[in-house]
Amino acid sequence: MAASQQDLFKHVLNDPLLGSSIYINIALAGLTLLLFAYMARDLVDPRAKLIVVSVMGVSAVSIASYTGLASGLTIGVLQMPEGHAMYEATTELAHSGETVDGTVSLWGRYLTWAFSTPLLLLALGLIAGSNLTKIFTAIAFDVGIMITGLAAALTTSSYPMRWAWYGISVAFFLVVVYILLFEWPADAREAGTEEIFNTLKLLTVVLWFGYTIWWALGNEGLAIIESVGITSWGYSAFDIVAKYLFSFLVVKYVVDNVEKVSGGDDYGATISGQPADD
Ligand code: RET
Repeated sequence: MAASQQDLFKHVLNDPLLGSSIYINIALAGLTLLLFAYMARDLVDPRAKLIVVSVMGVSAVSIASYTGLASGLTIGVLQMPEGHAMYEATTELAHSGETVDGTVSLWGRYLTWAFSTPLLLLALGLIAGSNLTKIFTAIAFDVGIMITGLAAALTTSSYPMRWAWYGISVAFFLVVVYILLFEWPADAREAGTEEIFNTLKLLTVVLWFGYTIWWALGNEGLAIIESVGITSWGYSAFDIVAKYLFSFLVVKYVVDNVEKVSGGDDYGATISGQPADD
């Protein structure tokens, strides 16, 4: 038997571990969106606002991302190729007790990371005072990480091909890590934002490696962690720190240090906060 979208929706609803990993994040994304709007309510500087809008976008994408998972739209039960630890695995649907062939993939996560993570990098690059070339490079390779990660998750034809996609994704990831560790710190020093930048950089590098390793350990990789609920909770826990805590630190810094992130008159800032008309 194959699992329908309705089955997957009900499966999430009736599996407390898997369900909570999804619903809690929808709530947190909504709450942080409101919190950041409130914290930044008096901001007028356009460049400062761009940084805040950027991280608010992360929470907005997150609501959509987790709603996709909760609705069963962006979940699938995939039959893994021969050689995979989940080859011939079956999944018991939480609501009906029926068994379907394959293991559950929450592939919608990888798809929506292609939209949320560029916004995190945009905020970080702007705080570092970096230039368009480096910000574009980081974002372009970041989108590459997520789309090839999605390909790794969805490839069912061959076990080595899953890891080939994973390898391509990691190669793209190393480009982003290079920019984070060797390009932006110098820019941030020049911009006078190195303290907050270094905190955010550390959070980002450690957690992003965490996602990478978790995929390899989880039910879609080596399946050292076989449970779909625990695999999903791992990503959800990383998300709480990599998105919401990260974004909170960004908004707090921007609100308290507008002068450090302002682009000045050249960027359209005026004393009144209205765009200059000359
Ligand atoms: C995958 C698997 C393939 C190899 C690599 C990965 C890296 C994922 C990362 C995700 C970061 C996500 C964040 C989400 C917040 O919204 C796709 C797991 C390298 C780095 C920060």
